[in-house]
Amino acid sequence: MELTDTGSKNPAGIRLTLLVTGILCLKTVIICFVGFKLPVQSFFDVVLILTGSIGSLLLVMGFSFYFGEKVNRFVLFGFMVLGTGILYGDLLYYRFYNDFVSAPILFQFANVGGLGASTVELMSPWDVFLFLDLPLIAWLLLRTKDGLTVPKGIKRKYVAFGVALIVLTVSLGLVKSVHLFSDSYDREQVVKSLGPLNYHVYDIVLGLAAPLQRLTMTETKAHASIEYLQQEDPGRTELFGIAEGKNIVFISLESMQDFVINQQVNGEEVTPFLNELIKESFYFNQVYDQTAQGKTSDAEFMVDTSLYPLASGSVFVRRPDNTFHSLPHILQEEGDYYAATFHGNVDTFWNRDVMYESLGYDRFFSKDDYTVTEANSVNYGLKDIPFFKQSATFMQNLPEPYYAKFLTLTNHFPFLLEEDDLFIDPADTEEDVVNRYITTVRYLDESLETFFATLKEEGMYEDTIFVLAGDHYGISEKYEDGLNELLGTEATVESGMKHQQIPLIIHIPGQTGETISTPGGAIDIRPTLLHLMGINAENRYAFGYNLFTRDSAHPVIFRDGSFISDDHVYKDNICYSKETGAVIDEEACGPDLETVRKELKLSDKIIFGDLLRFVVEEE
Ligand code: GP9
Ligand code: MN
Repeated sequence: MELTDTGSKNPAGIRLTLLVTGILCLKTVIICFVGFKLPVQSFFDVVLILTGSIGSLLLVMGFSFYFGEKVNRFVLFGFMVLGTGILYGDLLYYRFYNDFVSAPILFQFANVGGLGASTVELMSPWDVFLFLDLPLIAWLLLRTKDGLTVPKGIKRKYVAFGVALIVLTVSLGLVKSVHLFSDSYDREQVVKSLGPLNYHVYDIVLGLAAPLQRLTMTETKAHASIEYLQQEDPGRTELFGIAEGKNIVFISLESMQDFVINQQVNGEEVTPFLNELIKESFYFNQVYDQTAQGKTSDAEFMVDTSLYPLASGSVFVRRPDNTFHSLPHILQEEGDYYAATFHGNVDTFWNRDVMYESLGYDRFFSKDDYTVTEANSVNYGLKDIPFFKQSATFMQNLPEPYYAKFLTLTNHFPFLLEEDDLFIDPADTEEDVVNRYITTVRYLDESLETFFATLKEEGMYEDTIFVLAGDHYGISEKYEDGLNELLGTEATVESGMKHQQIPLIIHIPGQTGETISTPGGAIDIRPTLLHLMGINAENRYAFGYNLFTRDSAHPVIFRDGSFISDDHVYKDNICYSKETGAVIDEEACGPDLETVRKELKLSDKIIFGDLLRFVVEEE
C-alpha cells in the first residue's frame, strides 16, 4: 500500500520514462529532418514526422517497468542506448546508400560484407551531438532513487496511451497515402509516415511473413497471376535473328554510368575504346539502372530473368532455390547453348555459387580458377586486365555455341588504383570519389580494349555477339555534387535521373553503328538480345521489352516505385512534368502509377511465391 502511494504521489519513475522517451523522440525527429532529409511536401508531412515515433517509443520504454513494480533504470538506459545506436546505424547506412536499412540486407552482409572500411568515412564530427545526452541521462537516472514505483493503474493508462498513439500514427499514415502498406517497397514513405522504429518493426514482420507466400501459392493462382506477362507479339524488325547461332559474350561493366561515354576530362576521353566501339554497335543511350539493394546481383538477375529485383535484399541471397526461366535456360532450349560465367571474386559473394545453379549456368569460373596475387588484384579482387587475359584462355575450351558472362570488378567503390594502372589523370572536382572514378572507368575501358584484341587474335571475335552493360551507378547520390561539378550540370530531379542511366552497347562484328534513344531499363536487355538471336521473347514470363520496338509510353519502373515515362517523372512521391521539370498534380502520374504497382507487386509475387515452379516445369 505504502509503495503504491509513494508511486502516485511522487511518480519520478514515470516522469523519467517520459523524459527519456521524449529525448529519443526528439533525436529521431532531428535525424528524420537533418539526416534523412525526408522530403516535406505539406504541413501534414511535418505532423507525420513529428508524431510518428512517439507511440512505439513509449511502449518500448515501458518495458523498463512492465514486469516489475518499479522502473528499472538500467533497462531504461539500455533502451535509450539501443535506440540511439539504431538511429545512428540507420544514419550511416542512409549516408552511403541513400536508403533505409532493411532486415534482409543485414543477413546479406554475411555474403557480401557491410559498409566495411568506408564506415569511418561516413562519420561526421557533428555525430557526437547524438550521444551527448547519454551521460546526462545516466547521471539523472543514478541520482533518482525514490518514486520509481509505477502503480498498476498508471501502467494500464500508459500502455493504452501508447497503443492509441500508434493507432493514430497508422491512421494518419493511411490518410496521407492509402497505398502505405501495399507500396511497402517505398521505404521513404513508410519511414516518413510511421517513423524509423515502426519502419523496422514493419520490415521485420514483412521479412518473417515472406515465406508464407510460397506455401500458399497454388498452380491455379500461379497461372492466373502470370497472365499479365503473356505479352502480345510486338512484331519483328528486320534485325530479328541477325545474330542467330552466334556465341554471346555479355560483359557487366561494374559501376559504369552512361555519362562517361564520349566524356572528356582534362581534354582526354574517359572511354576511348567504347567511344570507338559504339560507332560500330547498337548504342542504347537511355537505359536506366533499375537495381535495388542487391547491386550487381540485381543487375545480373534482371539480365538473366527480365524480372524486377526485390525491394529489399538480393534475390540471389533471399530466393536462390527458386525455379527460374532464365537466359541460360532459354538459350539451352533453343540453341543448345553452353552457359559460363566469369568473375575474379570469391564464388560465395552474392551467393553466386548457389544462385548460378538455379539460373542454369554450366560453369562458374571464380577466384579459385584464376591466378590471383597481391600484385594483380585491387579492392574486391582480380584487376580487370589480368581478369580478361586469363578468362580468354578458359574460353578456348568452352563448348560452342556459348553464352559467356563476364563480371568486371576494378571500377568499384571506392575506386582504388595503383599508379601503374593510371591511364588518365584523376579529375579535379571537390569530390575525391568522383576524381578517382574517372581513373577506374578509364582502366575498365583499357581492359575491354585488351580483351577485344585478344579475342580477335585468338579467332573468338568474328562469330560472337557482344553485349556490354553498366550494372548500376558508381557515383551515389551522396557524391552527386562532385558529379554535377564535373559535368557542369545543375542538381535537379532531371539531372539526377539522367545520372541513373547506364550504357548498353550491343556489338555484332561487321555492323554499322546506330544510336537508339528509346527509354528502357536493365530488364529490357534480355528481350532485346533474344530478338537479335532470332528467339521469340514473348511468353517468357518477363517484364522487359525488346528495345528496338519498346513503346516509350510504357513507364521505366524503379524498385522504389518511382518511374519515368514519356511525359512524366515520378520520384519521392512527387509527380513532375518531364518536359519542364515542374511539379504537377499527382493525378497526372496516376495511370502510370497503376502500372508501376501492378508490375512490382506481380514480380514480387513471382519471386516470393516461387511461382514459376508451376509454370515452367510443366513444359
Ligand atoms: C563483387 C561485385 C561487386 O563480386 O559483384 O558487387 P557490388 O557491390 O557492385 O554489388
Ligand atoms: Mn556492381
